[in-house]
Amino acid sequence: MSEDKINATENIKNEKKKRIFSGIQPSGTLTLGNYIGAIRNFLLLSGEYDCLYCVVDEHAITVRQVPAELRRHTYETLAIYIACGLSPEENILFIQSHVHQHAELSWILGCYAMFGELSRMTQFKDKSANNSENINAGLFTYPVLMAADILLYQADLVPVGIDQKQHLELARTIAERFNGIYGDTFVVPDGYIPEVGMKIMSLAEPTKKMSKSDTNVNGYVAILDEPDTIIRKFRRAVTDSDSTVRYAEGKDGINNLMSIYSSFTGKSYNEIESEFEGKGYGDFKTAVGETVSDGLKPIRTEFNRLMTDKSYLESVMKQGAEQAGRLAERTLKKVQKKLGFVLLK
Ligand code: ATP
Ligand code: LTN
Repeated sequence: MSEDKINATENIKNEKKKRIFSGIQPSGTLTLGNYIGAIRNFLLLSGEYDCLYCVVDEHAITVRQVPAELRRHTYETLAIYIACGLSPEENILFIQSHVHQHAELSWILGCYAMFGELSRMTQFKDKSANNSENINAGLFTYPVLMAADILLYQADLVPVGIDQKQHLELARTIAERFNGIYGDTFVVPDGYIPEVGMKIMSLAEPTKKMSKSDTNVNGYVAILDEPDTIIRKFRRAVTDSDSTVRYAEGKDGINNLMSIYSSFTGKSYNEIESEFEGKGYGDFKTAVGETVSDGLKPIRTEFNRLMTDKSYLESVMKQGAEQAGRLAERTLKKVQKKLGFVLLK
């Protein structure tokens, strides 16, 4: 074999797959926004990268949760990951609180995040405006825990919706700051935020993000909603007084429905406009509702099956916690050593 060929083979052998980390809070029933903005991209990246997908229960308690519901939503979120096609054989699926290193690294990184930086986070400002009776310190330091999640695994890429961009930038800042002081310690992560679907809007108030903790159930479509409910919610979706299906500034409701339809069918906005030329909003809304309902059906069926097998879900949690814990411990030890903590053998 020529020298070049040997080198090329060596390179392939040594080439480490890039690593992905992302998470979803078990703060409610997952929505179409979580599916399009996050889970579908998790799936897309799953074959090509080493992926860790986490159920971030520690983040969820920044807003008051009913314990029994938090527990149920934690099982449900994991079951949804699997039902959507993220297999535990090919991905590390785990629960954040099962890996104690997240909270430990979060404390450390909190000493490298500035008060001013955290004060500028728009999610903190929004959530504290909506929760004026419970503006707790966890809500404020939420992005530090998120940075710990990502940096603990030396993730290269983080698939999220656009609402998380600012948090991701802070994670990069913290990583760069730490690396600047102590030498190369963390991989500085990039976001993966594709244009279509990066922000699915509420069906009831299309200028607001669709969110699982919305008190108006007509605003969101849950991945687990029944077909009739899904179709009814789309039929009721708020649009505008125009009647042509086209993507344009100011047509927030229609733009939102078009991006949902495009995500499910792969059709471009031009193709959708041609498809519905001469037809009214009613036909379009029904078509979007039926397409989404059909697309989510197999997920709901598989989800229902998985939820009857708690012991299987717990075995996935256990395996995921062990795999993630091993990787997390490696980074945490490295960080502690750099900081000057005394490590006992
Ligand atoms: P909550 O309402 O409890 O704050 P959420 O519904 O906003 O939660 P998260 O758990 O905070 O959901 O988000 C999980 C992932 O889903 C993140 O990557 C987030 O960017 C993405 N995501 C959430 N809502 C949307 C949306 N409407 N459009 C696109 N992506 C979304
Ligand atoms: N803050 C995220 C959830 C989250 C996350 C993460 C996403 C917590 N840790 C790490 C990506 C990477 C949200 O969507 N609210």
